[in-house]
Amino acid sequence: MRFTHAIVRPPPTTFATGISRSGLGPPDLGLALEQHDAYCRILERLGLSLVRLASDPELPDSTFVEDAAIVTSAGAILTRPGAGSRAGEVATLGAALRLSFPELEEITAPGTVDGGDVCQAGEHFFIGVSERTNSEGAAQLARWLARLRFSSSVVDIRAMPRLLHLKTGLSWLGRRRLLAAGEVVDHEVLRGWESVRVPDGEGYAANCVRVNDALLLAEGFPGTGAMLAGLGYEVVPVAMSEFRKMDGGLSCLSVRW
Ligand code: CIR
Repeated sequence: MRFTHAIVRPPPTTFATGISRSGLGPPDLGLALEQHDAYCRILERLGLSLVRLASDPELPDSTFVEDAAIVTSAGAILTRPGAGSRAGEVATLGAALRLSFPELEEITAPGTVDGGDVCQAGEHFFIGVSERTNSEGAAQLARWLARLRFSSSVVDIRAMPRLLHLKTGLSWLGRRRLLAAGEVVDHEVLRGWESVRVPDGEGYAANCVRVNDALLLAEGFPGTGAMLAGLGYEVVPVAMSEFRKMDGGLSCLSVRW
């Protein structure tokens, strides 16, 4: 599927007060804004029209727009993020998405879902159950996906402490191929898929994004970059250092459709 649209939201002045367990120190806001701008320009160069939401200092993690909605070619659903401090992100995203998806649905209590736990691989979705996404949320999402004729399977990542979200360690590369970090690569749910393992020490690069003919990959992971280029992908490096400090990956900076 080719993407034509994306929603993005720059990091707010309070960005450094968001949730982080990375231990990498506070982000530099000026550099984060530059990196965000560069990310947006890459999406535009790849042909996407961007909806740019205004930054909101009340919501320090709101630049990670992907967690508040799941968008597919057939419909969209707002999530109920697992971190209470992120609940306020949903309304703004909803207002923007309703313009394109009037039938917008919503995950409801007691379900929780973070979009970072939802990995679309063509007609199939892998749904992570994590500290943020609970079984009830995963079940609600699976039922909604089934109505749209997508299949899904659940991956419990609660015993994989290095993964905040499923997509921290899993990305779709197109067709039947996935990029996976060591923790997930041998998981039984990936049977029947071709899993490409991220080289040791480059786990952060497992969160990449296929955007039309390009593959956006975090800058600074030469082993992964060379491996994916060798497989024929047009790898586009993206500077992510400041978002990584706040536990954010490449995919979470946009909602794409
Ligand atoms: C959080 O902990 O919620 C944010 N600081 C980072 C969220 C990153 N989201 C993602 O990778 N999908």
